[in-house]
Formats: sequence, C-alpha cells, structure tokens
Amino acid sequence: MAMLKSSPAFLVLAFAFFLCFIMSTGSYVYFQFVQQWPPTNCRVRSKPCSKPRPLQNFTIHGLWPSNYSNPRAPSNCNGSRFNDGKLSPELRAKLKISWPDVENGNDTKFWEGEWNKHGTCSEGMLNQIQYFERSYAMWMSYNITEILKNASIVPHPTKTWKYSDIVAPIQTATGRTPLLRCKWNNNNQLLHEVVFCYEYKAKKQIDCNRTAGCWNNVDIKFQ
Ligand SMILES: *[C@@H]1O[C@H](CO)[C@@H](O)[C@H](O)[C@H]1NC(C)=O
Ligand SMILES: *[C@@H]1O[C@H](CO)[C@@H](O)[C@H](O)[C@H]1NC(C)=O
Ligand SMILES: *[C@@H]1O[C@H](CO)[C@@H](O)[C@H](O)[C@H]1NC(C)=O
Ligand SMILES: *[C@@H]1O[C@H](CO)[C@@H](O)[C@H](O)[C@H]1NC(C)=O
Ligand SMILES: *[C@@H]1O[C@H](CO)[C@@H](O)[C@H](O)[C@H]1NC(C)=O
Ligand SMILES: *[C@@H]1O[C@H](CO)[C@@H](O)[C@H](O)[C@H]1NC(C)=O
Ligand SMILES: CC(=O)N[C@H]1CO[C@H](CO)[C@@H](O)[C@@H]1O
Repeated sequence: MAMLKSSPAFLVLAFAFFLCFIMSTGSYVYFQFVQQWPPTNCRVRSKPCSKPRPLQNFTIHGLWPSNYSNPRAPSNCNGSRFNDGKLSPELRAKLKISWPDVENGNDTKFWEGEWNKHGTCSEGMLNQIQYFERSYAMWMSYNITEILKNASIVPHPTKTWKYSDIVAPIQTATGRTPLLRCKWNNNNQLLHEVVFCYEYKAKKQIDCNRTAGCWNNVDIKFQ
C-alpha cells in the first residue's frame, strides 16, 4: 500500500478523480444575474412573441454560476432535475411577474430550462427553492427601468446612447459595474440584457468584468 501511494500511477489516478470531482460538481467562481428587456427579445425573433410585453419591466433571464475564464461555463451539471412541485403558489406568482417566458409563453418550461442548465451547477450553494427565491430578491433589489428613466434613458424609436451613458446611472444606483449585452437588428445595436454579478454565495453584488457584451464603438438603441 505504501508503495502504491507514492507511485506516480496512484498520483495520476488521484488527480484524475479530483478533476472528475471538480467537473461533476460544476465548480464556479461567481454568479451572473441576467435581466432582459422583453421588447428586444420579441424584435429580433423570427416568430412573433406569444405574449408581447409593455415597455415596463426588465425581466429575469437567469442566475448563472460562472467562471471568469469561460463565462458560459459551467452548465448542465449533474444535480437534481427541476421539480415544479417545489415551487409554492406564492413563489410561482412572484416568478410569473419577474421571470416570464416572454417568447413562448410557457413560464414553467423556461424556469425548468434555466434550473437544469444553470441552477444545477450551484446546487451546493442554492437549492431549487433558494435559487428562485434569491433570483426574485435580486430582481426586486433594483428597478433598472426606473434607474434609466431617472437618467432620461427611456424607450425611443431613434435616439441612441453610448455604452457608458447606460452603464453610468446603473453603476451609481447599485455601486457596482454591470455588464450590458446587445442584439443586432437591421444594423441597429439594441440594448437587450443588463447583467449584475454576485460573489460565490450570491449574496454580495460585485463588479462585472467587461467581457463580450455590446460593441463599444457603436451607439445603442433602447426601444
Ligand atoms: C474555470 O475554467 C477554466 C477553463 O475551462 C478551468 O481551467 C478552471 O478550473 C475553472 N475554474 C473553476 C473554479 O472551475
Ligand atoms: C412590472 O412589475 C410590477 C411590480 O412588481 C408589477 O406590478 C407589474 O405588473 C409588472 N408589469 C408587467 C407588465 O408585468
Ligand atoms: C409547459 O412546460 C411544462 C414543463 O416543461 C410542461 O410540463 C407543460 O406541459 C407545458 N405546458 C404547455 C401548455 O405546453
Ligand atoms: C419599475 O419602474 C417602472 C418605471 O417607474 C415601473 O413602471 C415599474 O412598475 C417598476 N417595476 C417594478 C418591478 O417595481
Ligand atoms: C427616481 O426618481 C424618483 C423621483 O425623483 C425617486 O423618487 C426615485 O427614488 C428614483 N429612483 C431611482 C431608482 O433612482
Ligand atoms: C474578473 O474580475 C475579478 C474581480 O475583479 C478578477 O479577480 C478576475 O481576475 C477578473 N478576470 C478576468 C478574466 O478579467
Ligand atoms: C443527482 C443526479 O442527477 N445524479 C446523477 C449523476 O450522474 C450519475 C451518472 O450518470 C447518475 O447515476 C446520477 O443519478
């Protein structure tokens, strides 16, 4: 046994198991809390949205455990599958307003997809109920539409803003740097998502790094 322990083969094997463990637990470094502007979803979509939304609320896209070196990872971890029965009627009512499926109209299916793809990767920190409760609390903590409105940034068919024009008031209101994501439509860059970043425990908001987002040198429309 002593000989086996010190043998290189054992060390390699132990390291391989360690790597498997890291990968199967879907290790992450921080969270991205992603909110979207539903009218942009509907504008860039090939099919019309099932339930067009008024120009009122940014809504939740998802809460994504993330890794700085690859913000799309981890995903689809080996955790418990989405269980609709775990959501109380109260929580469900809150999510229907904050986290609607603006494109296809099946809210439950949207929640199921986000949990299975992202929530499973942070299940050790937030179980399914905590994942949805925490997301709702994050949504409630800042009203992006109102922050922008107070800075005279309101939906407009032709007006444009620079990236920094939109980031600045959000930064002032939250004390943290958000990340903006855009979608292209008819050669226009449309504001689509505002990302807040949270540390590992999803409690404290932190600055987001400027990773791929809206193009810096092209003005942004908010419609
Ligand atoms: C983040 O991703 C990189 C590249 O895939 C990986 O090497 C690293 O271990 C990951 N970090 C964590 C904490 O999972
Ligand atoms: C926007 O959020 C407010 C506050 O929760 C809610 O009263 C309102 O119905 C929401 N609007 C839409 C279109 O969902
Ligand atoms: C909505 O999605 C859920 C979860 O995937 C599914 O069980 C349900 O049948 C869907 N409802 C409709 C009306 O398609
Ligand atoms: C956010 O602010 C807008 C504009 O003041 C308002 O219409 C909306 O109801 C607010 N939404 C929430 C969730 O409070
Ligand atoms: C927006 O302005 C109104 C009116 O001055 C103020 O009551 C509200 O707190 C402001 N909201 C934000 C998010 O700054
Ligand atoms: C992202 O920001 C964090 C916190 O400031 C920092 O530790 C990390 O190195 C940054 N990562 C990249 C890829 O810029
Ligand atoms: C909780 C869970 O889904 N665990 C699964 C992880 O993956 C193994 C092997 O594929 C399954 O047997 C577990 O059920």
